[in-house]
Amino acid sequence: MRAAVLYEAKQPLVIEDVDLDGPHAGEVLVRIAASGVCHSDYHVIDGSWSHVALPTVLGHEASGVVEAVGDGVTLVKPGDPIILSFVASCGRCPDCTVGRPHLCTGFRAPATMLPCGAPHLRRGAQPLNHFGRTSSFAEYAVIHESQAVAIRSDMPLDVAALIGCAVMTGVGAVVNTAKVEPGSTVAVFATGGVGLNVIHGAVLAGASQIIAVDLLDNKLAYARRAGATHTINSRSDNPVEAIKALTGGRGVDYAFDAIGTPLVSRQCYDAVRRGGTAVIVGMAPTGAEIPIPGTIPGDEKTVKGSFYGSTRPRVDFPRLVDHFLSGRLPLAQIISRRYPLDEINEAFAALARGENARGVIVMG
Ligand code: CXF
Ligand code: ZN
Repeated sequence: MRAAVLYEAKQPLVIEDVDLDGPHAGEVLVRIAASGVCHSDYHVIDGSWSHVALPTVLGHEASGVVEAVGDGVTLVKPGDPIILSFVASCGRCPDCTVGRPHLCTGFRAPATMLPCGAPHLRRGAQPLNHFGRTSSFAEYAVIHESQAVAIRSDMPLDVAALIGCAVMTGVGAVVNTAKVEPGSTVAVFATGGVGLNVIHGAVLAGASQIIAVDLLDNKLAYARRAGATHTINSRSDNPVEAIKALTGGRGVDYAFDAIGTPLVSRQCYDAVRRGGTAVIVGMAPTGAEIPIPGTIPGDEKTVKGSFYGSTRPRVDFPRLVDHFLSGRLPLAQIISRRYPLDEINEAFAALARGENARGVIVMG
């Protein structure tokens, strides 16, 4: 099958034929329909996530149709449309048991392999790593059964793909992790795919003010379309002062860092009111640290990480699909451009230029 392989950071992806093994017991073979172009893939390409093992097949925000299932698989069957989850969960560890499957600790294999630990992707004799246990910039993927979430057959698969990362991460950070209450004031820093979905989540949660911050005016225009009530260009204005001015000097109840740079994480901390919560959603470069002031006890602020929108995939993915199909989640408008797999390098160049709300690779 054809796949996009990254051999070295800062080099183009190579579209070529690779071998894919499986499905083994407990695994699912999926024909990929669509795969979103996410900043996390780009962080590996540009070298800022230097800890990720190469060579690898990137892509982790995907939808598809089940082609075949391994022994013992009961959750999905051939022909089912699915959204892929980039976390696998064992269903038995303490975290799965208490309802935090996104923090599953039940598998020993590194996250660049399927849980069974055997290499499934190869180019000739060379094993290839699975990014996010998904590797969806390819015609097919083999995933663990827990990563295959069946969805309604009337859901368009290009929009469905986005639920697998940006939508779940952004909406879930608001609704699941922070549990934003109706009437709250919210700020979101960086309005790419995740940030736009923080805005969607804040609208769903009934926030009274949704203040979007970005460096680029085209992204702030996307933010307004997604439901932001105010926008701040942080190239021309100090975002912390501007947020304070918009909230009567107090600061917001919740601020979300959707990019993950230490400076922005700190700005989120400074932008929340005393007793407020800064939620760090974006993932920082390898080795980065976030500076938190020693005044935190007196200000009683909370700094909270949010991974994958604290998702319970089999609960949340179908729920987000329902929200989209009943008009409560305007996801179609965030797909700015569709690309064939052959144009994936152009799709990442557009992401680096900040052009698209979301680009999506659509398989032929
Ligand atoms: C990433 C985290 C690392 C694995 C792939 C997905 N999260 C969001 O983009
Ligand atoms: Zn992603």
